[in-house]
Amino acid sequence: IENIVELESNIESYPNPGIKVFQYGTSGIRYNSEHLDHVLHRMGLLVALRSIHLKSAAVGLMITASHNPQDDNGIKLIDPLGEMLDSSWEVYATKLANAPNNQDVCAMLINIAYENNIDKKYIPRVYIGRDTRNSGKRLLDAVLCGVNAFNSNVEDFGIITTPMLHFFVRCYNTNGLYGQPSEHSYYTKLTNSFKTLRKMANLKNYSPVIEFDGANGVGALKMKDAIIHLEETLVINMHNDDIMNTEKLNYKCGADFVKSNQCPPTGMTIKPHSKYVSVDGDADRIVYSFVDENNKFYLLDGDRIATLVAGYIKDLFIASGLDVNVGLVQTAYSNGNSTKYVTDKLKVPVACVPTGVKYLHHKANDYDVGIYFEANGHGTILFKDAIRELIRNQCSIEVDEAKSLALKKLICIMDMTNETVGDAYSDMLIVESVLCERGWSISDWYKTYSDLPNRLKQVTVKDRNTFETGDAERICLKPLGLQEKIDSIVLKYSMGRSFVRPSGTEDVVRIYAEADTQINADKLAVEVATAVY
Ligand code: NG1
Ligand code: ZN
Repeated sequence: IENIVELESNIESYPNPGIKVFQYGTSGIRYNSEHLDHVLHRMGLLVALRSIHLKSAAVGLMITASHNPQDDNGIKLIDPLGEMLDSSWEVYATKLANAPNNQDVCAMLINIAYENNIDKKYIPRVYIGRDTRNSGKRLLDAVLCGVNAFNSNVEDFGIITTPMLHFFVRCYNTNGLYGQPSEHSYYTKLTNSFKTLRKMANLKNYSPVIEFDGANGVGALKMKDAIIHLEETLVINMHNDDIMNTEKLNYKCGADFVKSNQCPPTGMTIKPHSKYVSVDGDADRIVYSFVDENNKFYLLDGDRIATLVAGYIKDLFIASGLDVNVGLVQTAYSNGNSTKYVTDKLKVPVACVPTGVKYLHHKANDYDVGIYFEANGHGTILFKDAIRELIRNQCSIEVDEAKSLALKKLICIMDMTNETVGDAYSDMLIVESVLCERGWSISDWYKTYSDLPNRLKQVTVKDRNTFETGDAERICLKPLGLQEKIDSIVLKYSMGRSFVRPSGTEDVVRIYAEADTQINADKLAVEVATAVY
């Protein structure tokens, strides 16, 4: 840092009004956009420093509040391989966001530089994107002010999805091996492999028609661009694509609404047995749904996608003759029957980790091929570098026709996957590929196993920090005695399971319950909620 006076004056442009204490949580910082200017400015400063620390590697800053209402906004920071910000720097982010005055911000930045032995000779490189929210442009200016305090190389990609930005960051830092940091390269890479695989696929009951619920956000905007690339493979009917009226963003539509309310999105006519795809406000989550002839609603969430993908990949490896360790990572929110199906039927090992994509992502790295999905539809597939190479090498020399075909299909799946983070577009291409390969309609997919009826509730408590959990959030360690109460309640229910945990993103404690019938799942959730109060 050359010039402290200049830095101080830069910091003065965005003072902390001291209205709220922020926390860099499981998915960055989110809050009402009115109070975020100084936070975004400081994150601009931090991300530039992070890039200097990483010797000019590109790092990413996404301005989004995902599935939250239009009035909120927030930030997600991205590390060089497209992964989420390292947790030691999350601590800096929280401290910086809350520093009361400008001198503190300056002192903290200098401290971070010292603690990390940062060599100031490196010029930072920062990649920025934002979703469709009205406040995005104003907050971008705050970010730019911070980033430019360090004379950074800045690339502003404008309005893009979160997973696109993750992809671009990785592309830059891997010298084009993963693709180029451009929308064109992103669409081409993912879509070309999709089209190649489609040429090898089976159709039977499969239908290429998708009713797309864009949550009135960036997912809709980008799907319109993608449609051109998808011609002759998918028929995408656009709905909830009104990005001009931003108050409609995520409102009664999109992946979070459909998953949380277990009902179809509004804003579109729902026809029996049509295939509905809903994404969230920054297009990193996806869920499928349909209704039958009696208008009964069926949800195919992250658990379903994970089981579909795990079964398919496992079969491809068996067909390829390669002995590869494929595993699935879930959280306690995954439906008990999905875990059972994967373990007993698919014979794929399942690990359970705490809520938060970074935990899933990390655990997935333990397998040669690790598939991870949160029940809410956020997930992807990770292939170890060595496995990627093994597949490609084997494919180039394989003489057996069936094995060679399986290897080619695996390569298509690898290239269609955005491994950096959950990506609704990439996940949709993967799901459509597997359904087409299997020759399945959406109801065929649903028939693979049946979900245990479940209920998610939340209660507001005085202090959610008094709640502590263990065993990947499946047991409650504090307040003392609560777990015993939960155990005795659960015992009364056939196939009962329930757990409580403090939310990482909201001031609430969440309660999850599942049981043999919906009435029982609801009752169990209420009983446990009463024990929590
Ligand atoms: P919290 O608020 O910690 O439950 C929610 C979701 C997570 C994750 C984060 C980040 C549930 C039950 N929880 O976390 O899965 O997606 O938001 O968006 O869906
Ligand atoms: Zn999201």
